Amino acid sequence: MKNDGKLQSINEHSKNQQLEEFKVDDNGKDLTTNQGVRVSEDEHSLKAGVRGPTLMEDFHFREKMTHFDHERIPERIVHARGSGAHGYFQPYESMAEFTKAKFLQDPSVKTPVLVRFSTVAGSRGSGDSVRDARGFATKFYTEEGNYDLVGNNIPVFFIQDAIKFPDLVHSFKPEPHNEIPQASTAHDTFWDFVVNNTETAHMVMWIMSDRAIPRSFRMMEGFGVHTFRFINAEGKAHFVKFHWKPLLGVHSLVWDEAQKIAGKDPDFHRRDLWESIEMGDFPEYELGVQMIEEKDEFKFDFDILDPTKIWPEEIVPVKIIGRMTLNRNQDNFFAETEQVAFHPGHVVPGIDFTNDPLLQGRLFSYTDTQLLRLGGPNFHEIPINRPICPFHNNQRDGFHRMTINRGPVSYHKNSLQDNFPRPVSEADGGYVHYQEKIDGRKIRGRSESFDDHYSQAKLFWNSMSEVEKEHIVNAFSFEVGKVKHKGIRQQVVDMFNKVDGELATKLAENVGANPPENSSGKDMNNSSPALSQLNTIKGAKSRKVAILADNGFDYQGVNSVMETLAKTGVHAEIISTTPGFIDNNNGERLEVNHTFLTADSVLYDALYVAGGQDSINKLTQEKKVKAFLEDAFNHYKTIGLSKEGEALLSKVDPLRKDIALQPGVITESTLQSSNSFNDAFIEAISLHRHWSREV
Ligand code: HDE
Repeated sequence: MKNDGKLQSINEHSKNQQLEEFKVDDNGKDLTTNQGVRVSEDEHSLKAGVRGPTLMEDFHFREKMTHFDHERIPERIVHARGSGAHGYFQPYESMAEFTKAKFLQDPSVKTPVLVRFSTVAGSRGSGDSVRDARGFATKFYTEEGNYDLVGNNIPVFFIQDAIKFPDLVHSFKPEPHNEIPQASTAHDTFWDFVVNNTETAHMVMWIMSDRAIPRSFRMMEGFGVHTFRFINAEGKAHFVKFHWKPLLGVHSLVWDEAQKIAGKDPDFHRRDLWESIEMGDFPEYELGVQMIEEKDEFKFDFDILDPTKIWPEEIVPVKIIGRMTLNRNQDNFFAETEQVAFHPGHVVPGIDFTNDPLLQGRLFSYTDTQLLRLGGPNFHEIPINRPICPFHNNQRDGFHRMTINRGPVSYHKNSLQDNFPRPVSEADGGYVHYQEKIDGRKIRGRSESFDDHYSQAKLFWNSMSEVEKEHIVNAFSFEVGKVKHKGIRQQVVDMFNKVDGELATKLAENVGANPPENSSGKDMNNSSPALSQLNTIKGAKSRKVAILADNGFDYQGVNSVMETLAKTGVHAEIISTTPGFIDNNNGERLEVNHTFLTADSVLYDALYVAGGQDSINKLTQEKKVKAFLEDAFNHYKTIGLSKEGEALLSKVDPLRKDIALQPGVITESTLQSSNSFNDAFIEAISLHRHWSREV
């Protein structure tokens, strides 16, 4: 796509069309060197005699090996493990009253986007299901230039000032003497940092909650975290916070499941994202904004510029303004997901910054990191990073420059080129910074209004259901239990006693620390219901069900369950003892998707045990069936059982007689009300998990 200086009309496909120019299909093509010379042989290096030394003049060998030796680029210092997808964003209504950003004006315009989801702590090859915040970075290719919303799935951050970021990251990364542990904060240095930097309290509560072990990228919220500014055409500003709300609701794994998945399928989230898009189950999120007028800046009992604070939705409502749909997988992981360069400083007219000291530091860090990671200042020319609108300036040269700028002029101002490329007035779309009045002394310091580290940590705790609280206690106990230094364990107990006495007492008991003498937790009862995931249940669509069946299965029963699942958009896979097909006794058959060797309960949202006595007899002899049922039960998943299938329940726990009566265990014999089995099964799946089994 040539940049001829004219604005092109943007649509959903614009970025794709631009990328098309760079795509290469090698299928059916001759093998050549990078210089285009056709290669006659690619199996043997050039030697002096078949048993002799390899010759330097083998240019094909040297080029091939050199390129291979240089295939890797430095991984991101944080957020190294990521998964990307393309899509588009469409506003529901014009936001002209608040911002002049063009991509938020016209509901008929679809702006192309690329989203990269990530974990934070682990290396590029680490597992997906670890306990961690998730990055949620969106690049909008707008007609006014690229806008990057580089957010996380947690609305607050650990620290208040960017200068502490290297310390924070050093503390949660593997410890430097032995590079252990990978992708985990369950170690001494992280908790040492926490107790010595108590501004972390609120974020740590989120990290210990189920938010840090999402079921899927498709079931996570996203947050811009910082306070930004919207500016409208009249120059009026509003403080704004950005939210992504997943249409599938917010759902998580349970910790035991997350740990097992890290071994069974380390690509769990990446695969889920990829496969959902391939199957047409496009991940969708609504964009929401919270806005505060400039005049109300000091109206709240927290500082609205403090990135360790939320604006509770019940106080500042989230206005839903548009929808993002991710509908296309990348063609090449490296070219797109690895080379994409996000930067919170990539803004368009109508969106501006605030003095949040964390945001201010990020505005420096992102370009700086790309210079090293992507090898120089021309990373904006890499296809995935190019804006789809024209870009012209007097910047020249540098490593990997691809543009061939013509003419002698590369400076401003000039007469030789009539001052082109020329700055553009605000009225014609030129970016003008918001003229915030600043009056202060140079000082290394922090506003006292950032000093309250515990109120919102307590608000978060108060807003959790009993089950969510239980999970937080367990997560703390696991993480702090792994800390070797007893003094730090005690400090954690003492610090979180300032959040909640019950939490601290249970933690002390679980990690062998002294319980707090009296609770110094904030005496606050207020809560924010929007913070509990249990309030976001949205239906069964796109969940995965494992159907356990074998030869002699009840075809009619399975077929009817599968039809109901398909109608609701739930995916089913047949798991059996041998690959190929399973038959009933009337010549009807179904293809087996996995055997018990390659499938595992933790990779599914629910189970169904097919009927047919022969099938059940075979399943009874398969060792892994017990593990399948046990895990599904212990992870609070829906288990549907045909009449004959009920016999397998005794495998879950032979000592427990009431399993068939437990919530989420759906059998013909225990069906309540007039619900059909299939309806009850779907309804149970839509609840995600049956937590009351835990209580
Ligand atoms: Fe980042 N962060 N960050 N961060 N961040 C990076 O940039 C940094 C912060 C976030 O998918 C790096 O290109 C500083 C908050 C995401 O490519 C680096 C500070 C939030 C991604 C960097 C923060 C984020 C990054 C590493 C404290 C949520 C992945 C590689 C002031 C709002 C983007 C890179 C992708 C990546 C710096 C804090 C989100 C080093 C200095 C808060 C989603 O530049």
